[in-house]
Amino acid sequence: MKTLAPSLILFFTFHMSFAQFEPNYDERKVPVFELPDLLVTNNGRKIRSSRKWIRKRRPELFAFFENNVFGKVPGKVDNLSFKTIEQDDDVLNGKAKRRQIEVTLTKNGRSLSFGILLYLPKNSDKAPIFLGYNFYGNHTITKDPKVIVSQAWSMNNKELGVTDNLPTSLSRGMRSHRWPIEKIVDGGFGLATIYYGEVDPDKNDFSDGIHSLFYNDGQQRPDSDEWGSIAAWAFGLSRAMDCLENENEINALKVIVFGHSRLGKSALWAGATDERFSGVISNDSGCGGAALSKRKFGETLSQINANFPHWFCDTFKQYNENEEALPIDQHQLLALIAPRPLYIASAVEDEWADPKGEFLSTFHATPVYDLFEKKGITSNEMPEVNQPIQNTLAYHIRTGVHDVTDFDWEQYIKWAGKHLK
Ligand code: GTR
Repeated sequence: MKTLAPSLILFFTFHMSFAQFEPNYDERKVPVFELPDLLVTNNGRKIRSSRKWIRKRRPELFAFFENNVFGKVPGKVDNLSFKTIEQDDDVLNGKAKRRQIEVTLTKNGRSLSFGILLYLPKNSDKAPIFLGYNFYGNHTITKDPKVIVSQAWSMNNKELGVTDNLPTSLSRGMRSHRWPIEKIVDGGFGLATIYYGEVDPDKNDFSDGIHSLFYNDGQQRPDSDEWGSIAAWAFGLSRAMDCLENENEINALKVIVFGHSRLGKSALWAGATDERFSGVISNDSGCGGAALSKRKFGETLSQINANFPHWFCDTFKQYNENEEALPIDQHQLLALIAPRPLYIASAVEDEWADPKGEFLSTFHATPVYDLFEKKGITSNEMPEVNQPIQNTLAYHIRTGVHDVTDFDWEQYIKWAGKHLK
């Protein structure tokens, strides 16, 4: 008997899950669930001190996220080098300096480079900075004609003029509304950004990007508990941090990692895996980011794993349509960042990302911040729209859609000024 080719089966499962899925946006239909306890160890011990959290509970939770959600990084790079390829000490009407640095990673004789675009306030010797990926290339965050256009694979986007999966100068400055560089510099911060596609192209193909440097002979994709793309992007942020630590114009003790949406998921995992990040901002990160998976509101695990099979490790897929079986939830990811400042933000019209689920996981991460005597979110009632709570653990929900706005940045700058400067 003839059987269906595996690719055909995959095709059907993929498209059927699309056809049948109707996201739940009704609070009354959120299932009743029990949130996994942050402060009870796998063998039932109650955690009462920050010391026990660090020694016992944090490693358990960390291991779960590493082996069953994002996937682990199979080793270290053999070599890392940094080269400033362009600089100008007089940009943004004399307020700032610009640097473009190329970071090159080498492993097993193979190498990969990515570019960091850096703006630094001129009136500071060692500036604290925000570090975050952009979606379509460094040149999209500003009209500045000196910013180098990446050669790496890109998602197509008609609006930005990207049609051949290649970044184009047509999109110069087209995402500048998400990156108010002048506001950031005026606030006393620098900004470092990287095109995420240079670290790992955002497609379900493991033959390229950072993963491919780490393969053993004949290997074609990571093992089932090894890194998906989110972990790869987080790893890239850490290599950027290696570079920033080497820059004497930056205060490397004050680097806040920032990300929107899928890149917000990456920023959270970068904050959890690398304690050199002194603060973390997740903007509208949603499912697999700040939102609680067990609420199944908006995007669910089966949806995210069907639409983006490369983001998480394969072992995570066992929880598709099976959130009940998950022994963790995303509040525990947030808690891995404690006691460092952490800001979770949502938008009213971004229901796909489950704003309430993002809020609740921030609220439920609070007990770990309490252990460190850092202030978290003390009420389980969501704050009013556009009324941020800015403690060490911070949260806001603003009006509008899935995006990064001036309002968001104004809050981040204010909060970072208070908790990091
Ligand atoms: C969506 C995805 C979300 C979010 C978003 C983005 O399509 O379902 O999880 O990551 O993309 O990154 O813009």
